[in-house]
Amino acid sequence: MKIIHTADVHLGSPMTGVANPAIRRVELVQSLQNIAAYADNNGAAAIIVAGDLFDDRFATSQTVHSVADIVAHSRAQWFVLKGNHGGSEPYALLGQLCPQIKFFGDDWRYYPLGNVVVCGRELGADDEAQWKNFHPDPTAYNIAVLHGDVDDPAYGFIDKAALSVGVNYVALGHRHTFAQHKFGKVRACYSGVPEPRGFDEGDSGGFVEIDTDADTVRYVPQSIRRIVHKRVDVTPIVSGVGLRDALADAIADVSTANYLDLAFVGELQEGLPLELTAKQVLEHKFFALRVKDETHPRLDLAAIGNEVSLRGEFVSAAMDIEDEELRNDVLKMGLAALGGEELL
Ligand SMILES: [Mn+2]
Repeated sequence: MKIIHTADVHLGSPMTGVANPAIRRVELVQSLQNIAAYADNNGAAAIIVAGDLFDDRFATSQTVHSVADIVAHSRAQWFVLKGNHGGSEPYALLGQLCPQIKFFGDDWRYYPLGNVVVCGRELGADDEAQWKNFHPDPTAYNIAVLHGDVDDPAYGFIDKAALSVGVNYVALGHRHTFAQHKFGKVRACYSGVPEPRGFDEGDSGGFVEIDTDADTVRYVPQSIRRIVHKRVDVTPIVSGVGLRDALADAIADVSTANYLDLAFVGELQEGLPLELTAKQVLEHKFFALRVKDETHPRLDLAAIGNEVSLRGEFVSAAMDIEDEELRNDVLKMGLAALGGEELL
């Protein structure tokens, strides 16, 4: 049996920092629709949403009705865990509109589906006691659905030892990037988000496809937009024109529909208009943009360190900082502030 595992869709998310938040919110709904279509086209029997289908109070009734339409047209059995960003209202409405959806509660629930049992509970209340009550079916292929952090019980305690006995797959939600874990011999996955919303999430969205007969799991990348990372090394660049050309080259193959995460690195020639050029070449072009300046100034630090000046004193002290990143930051900020002031 094939089963799809997704999580952290965050429908209704405010989506600050993108060119068009309203369009992105529609795309989040479409991503769920695309997953449902994939499930039907590939004969998946079930779709598991391991928490955070909705984003707090932001999910509108129209959004919940859209999910209900997707579920109504899907041939798969849907399992929906609320997780920690759900609120209760959107789920209550979804349950009314789609009584066929299987939800979870504070106690363990076990839903048989052929030779598979999908079980789970909302973490948070009475976790320690509840784990003593966890009894997967020894005759079935057990999938446990949970929303929390595998390393941090602050978000609900995930008992890896309890899961390592009798469970075949753990469908996790909460971390927004796809990742595989092993609890003993048991495979556990964070599906990651179906669509990245911010730069701190996976580069592409996707979901997990489980084949319970083969006992295999695979990640299926599938998203409307993705995050593209580019680095521009400014070390060989000595002119504004050179900088603009290098930047234009770096982004030439990036679709403007994507999120661009661009970092300037290397040694920066004094006077090069980094910010201005970035603004001119990049602003308002991409669906979302992050620009990081990780350069350090190109300076003859040994010579400056020997100068009889406040700048010289500062540089020679700063050169003793062992951490390179910190040293570069201190030098960059300090030299900018000092501007070569003479020591009396
Ligand atoms: Mn989440």
